[in-house]
Amino acid sequence: MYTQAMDTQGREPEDRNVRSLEEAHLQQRFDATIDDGGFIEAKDWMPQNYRRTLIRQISQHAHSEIVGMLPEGNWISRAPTLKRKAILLAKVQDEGGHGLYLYAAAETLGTSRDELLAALHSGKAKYSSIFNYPTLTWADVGVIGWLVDGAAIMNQVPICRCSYAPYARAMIRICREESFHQRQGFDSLLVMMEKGTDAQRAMVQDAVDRWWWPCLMMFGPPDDQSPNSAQGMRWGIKRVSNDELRQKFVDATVEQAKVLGVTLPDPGLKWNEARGHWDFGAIDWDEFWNVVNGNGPCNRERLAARVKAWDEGAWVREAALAHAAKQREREPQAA
Ligand code: BYC
Repeated sequence: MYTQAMDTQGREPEDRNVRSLEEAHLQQRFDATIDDGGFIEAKDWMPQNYRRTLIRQISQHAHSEIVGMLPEGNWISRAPTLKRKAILLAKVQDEGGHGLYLYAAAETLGTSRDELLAALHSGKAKYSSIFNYPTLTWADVGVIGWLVDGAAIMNQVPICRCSYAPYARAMIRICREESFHQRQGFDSLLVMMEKGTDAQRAMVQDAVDRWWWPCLMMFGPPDDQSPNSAQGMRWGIKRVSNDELRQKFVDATVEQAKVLGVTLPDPGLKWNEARGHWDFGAIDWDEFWNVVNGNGPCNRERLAARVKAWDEGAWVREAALAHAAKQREREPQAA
């Protein structure tokens, strides 16, 4: 499946020695590049586990983008004004574009789009837990922009310096677009909080109450229970740990909540002078794993919607293939 075969089957023992010497040299060069904070390009040699880890993370990220289109897409036809509808349409289209950049970045590692999507459709591949929660009111759309995209940016800005260059490059553009997403969410909520009715303010508070804890879960399990973190950090794939990013998100969001005039639903939120950070209450990790393992409120619905879109797009893929075959047939005549 990968472009750099590692098997030595059928080789003579001397060949294997030469090969392992060569590999040791390549590994040394790879380690030195990583230690210097350098970048690995698609055609550079890389250890198989580095390649596998990147395929796992980038494809999960790509799946999150396209599954992430669903909760908000649900509100395009019910946006309250033409302006909000145009903004939401642009945002949801951006998420589709992010999915495409990321699938393309994963493909540079020697896997195929078909394989990646098959893993999503069979339920084998993970995507972000956050998209398995329902969008019950229009305020949820604003809160997704403010909190979900806010958490996404916090996590994704350090990935712009990821050691795998095609992923890092994709992330630079994605982060620029995500900051517009976060701003539009905050703006939409601010309008409701400042100029809205009591009922609209209550709707915003209710949405914040439902999304706050799932947003804290987006950053992944605590560092001491995160099996992939140590190696991911060593390889420069992850630059900042799950817990550090979660804390940065809490610190930034508490201040923004004050501007909005909403209450974050955590009685444990308290400024800790000694740490210079906000303390926060215990996260329900049972809920997180339940959602990750397929049993959240909307997991089945989300997967069914992706499979339906894939099945209904079969004619587009067939037409594209037929067109490409016709072009190939014409090529010799043109020559
Ligand atoms: N949901 O060892 P860990 C977005 C899994 S935003 C589901 O810490 P790692 C968007 C993890 O995969 C969201 N699964 O893993 C925003 C691992 O399982 P496997 C997408 C999760 O990789 C707005 C296991 O738990 N962002 O796209 O070192 C609108 C142990 O975790 C979650 C990204 O994907 C979760 N929340 O760290 C539209 C950013 N958290 O694979 C779209 C890139 C953990 O070993 N990804 N797991 O079976 C990352 O930065 C890292 O992969 C994570 C996890 C921080 C998410």
